[in-house]
Amino acid sequence: MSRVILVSNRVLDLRKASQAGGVAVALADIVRTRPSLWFGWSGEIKPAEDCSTVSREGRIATVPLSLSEHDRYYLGYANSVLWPVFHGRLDIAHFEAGYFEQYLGVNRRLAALLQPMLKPDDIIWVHDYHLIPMAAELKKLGVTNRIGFYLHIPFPPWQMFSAIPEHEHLARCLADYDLVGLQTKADIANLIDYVLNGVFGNVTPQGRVRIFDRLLTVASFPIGIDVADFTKGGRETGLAQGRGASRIIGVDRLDYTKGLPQKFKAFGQFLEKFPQYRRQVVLTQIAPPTRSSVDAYTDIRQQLESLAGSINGQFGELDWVPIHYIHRSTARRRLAAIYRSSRIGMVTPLRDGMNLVAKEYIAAQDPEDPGVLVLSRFAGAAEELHSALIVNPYDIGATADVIRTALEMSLDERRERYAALIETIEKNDITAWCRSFLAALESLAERDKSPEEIALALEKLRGAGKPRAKARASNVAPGPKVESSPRIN
Ligand code: ADQ
Repeated sequence: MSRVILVSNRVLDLRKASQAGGVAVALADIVRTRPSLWFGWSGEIKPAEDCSTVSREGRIATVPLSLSEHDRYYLGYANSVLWPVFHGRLDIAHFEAGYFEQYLGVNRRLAALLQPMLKPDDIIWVHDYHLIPMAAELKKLGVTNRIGFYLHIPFPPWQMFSAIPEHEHLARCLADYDLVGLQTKADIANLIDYVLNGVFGNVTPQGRVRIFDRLLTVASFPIGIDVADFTKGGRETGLAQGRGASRIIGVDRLDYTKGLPQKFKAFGQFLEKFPQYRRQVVLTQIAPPTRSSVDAYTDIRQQLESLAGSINGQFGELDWVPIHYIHRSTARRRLAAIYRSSRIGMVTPLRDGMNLVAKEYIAAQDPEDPGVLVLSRFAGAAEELHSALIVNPYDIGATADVIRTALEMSLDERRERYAALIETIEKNDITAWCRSFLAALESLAERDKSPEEIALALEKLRGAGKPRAKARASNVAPGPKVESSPRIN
């Protein structure tokens, strides 16, 4: 079994794995169960001169970032350009001079620190938008290992992606991977659209993508959760509100992509339209802060606080506060019980790669008396979870009506929907996700050669007196076969 090298922006302290979210736990699991190395940023910011040493502890290798790297690579290009644009928020993207150079610079520096730790038969799995140029930088250093990339966030429509001034450079970087995994079929369709219309590449009859004289495999691998983590445990009884009232639960990082103002407004409108439900329902929203030094995140916090205040002021009573808004992190072990004791799970992002909370909410339900998942059609999870109540979060009035539908749903219908949802969630769990991506990457045949490599190889063959059929530069060697045949669209 070859060693897996995981490369991600943040690397989890394995001792804290049980407190972390789904992906970190899945990667930590790979590190525990097979030969591997997990490499990335330690989370520390240090003076530039102290940033060139790798701290190695068993299978974990981390490096700090300098202040300027943190500002321009992490907060800048990754989170003020790629994150908003990939989520359809071109209007708040900051295309600032110097961000992209620093983004490339950090990828180059990390690649140079990783390269000496690599062995010839390692396979490399790079994660997320922070590290798109990683394969290109590793290849510049002579690394020939197989390299896969997984994007956890959506791939935007092609015109939106083309609005990034460096889009072509990014696309060239993607083409340096052997396998590019996205969350959904819709994301794959967006990527293919970009290939066809943005950079005039094409798709081979075998369903592989040809751009910049490179062939790569792209496929969707919808991420899942560790179901068992959420099935145990009872109901949460320690919440201040909700005794006697039905609870709607929301658990989202405080991010403008998560549709929190729309969710609060829909709940306000529900109370307005259906006064019989006042005092009967509470919305508990847990929204721990992230990236708080980026302006857009300060804005969303202020907007939410003011909305919660005005809805609570308008409808609240001395003994009933409609919105219970917690701007802090909650111990992860309590989440399952909170989900289980909530009649509705409200997951209404404006755009989301997948959204693990939707799956966690279902996994935590009591099969005998399950709650109802209200899910945005713009979450990747909606592609799989058809039996949820699917809503358009921009349509505040319709979402308010769906809250009522969920509250009034019969036990039979709730059980029926739950059974369909849990079946899908169990089938496509986190282990299946890891296995299918790694199996696809491992089963790729020797990587396709560049036109120069082909010319060189032909030269050698001719020199050895063994003429072969002529190869045109663009007609590269037959592509790798993916036995597990992930879908292309
Ligand atoms: P996120 O945008 O972070 O992930 P999500 O998929 O919902 O979104 O994952 C969040 C995780 O953090 C969940 O496991 C959740 O339980 C946990 N979490 C959230 N709030 C918490 C709290 N207060 N306390 C404890 N835990 C909390 C990105 C993409 C998603 C994609 C994932 C995985 O944006 O679309 O689903 O990666 O690929």
